[in-house]
Amino acid sequence: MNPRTTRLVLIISAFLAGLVLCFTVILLVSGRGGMPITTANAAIGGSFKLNDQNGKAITDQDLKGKPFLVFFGFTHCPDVCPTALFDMSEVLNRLGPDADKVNALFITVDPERDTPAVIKDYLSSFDPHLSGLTGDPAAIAAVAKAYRVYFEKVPLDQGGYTMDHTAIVYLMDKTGRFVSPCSLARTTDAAAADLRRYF
Ligand SMILES: [Cu+2]
Repeated sequence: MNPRTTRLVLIISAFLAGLVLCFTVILLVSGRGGMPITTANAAIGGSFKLNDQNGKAITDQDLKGKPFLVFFGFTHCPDVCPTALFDMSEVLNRLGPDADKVNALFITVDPERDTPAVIKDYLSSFDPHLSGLTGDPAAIAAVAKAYRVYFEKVPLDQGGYTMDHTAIVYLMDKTGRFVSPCSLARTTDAAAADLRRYF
């Protein structure tokens, strides 16, 4: 290549690189904005009828008017679930009195062992704003499907079983529509501030 061609190639490369950068930024910006609401968001969430840790019936209708965090797991989970519930508790705690303006749900994927009484006992270690929901296996399968949560019973060598499950905390708005996964890897302040935007 002669020097002139080389310079031209460099200029074009720089231009293309700039273009790619621009598009990336645009994608990121629109991805944070309205785009997911119209597409993927509509597919996560839906109606359900379960019981809370006090045996009281709870449906999706009872959640209307407040944004909510929802996490699927099981009380025998060795680490992932306790960590997620601890992080959710931190966020609720950080909201102070405003924690009453949100709902926070733990839905079991192990209804066989997680009765309301078991869940109530388990939740006593976490923020009191957390509700723990269970139901018959069909109702749990239905709500997990609505939230696109995968779960499966895995037998253990020493007997008994554990559960494989999706471990995402979903942020849903006050109409019950999916907003985004709620990253608890951020600071508690950032997660709490994010939640406040949906009061
Ligand atoms: Cu778990």
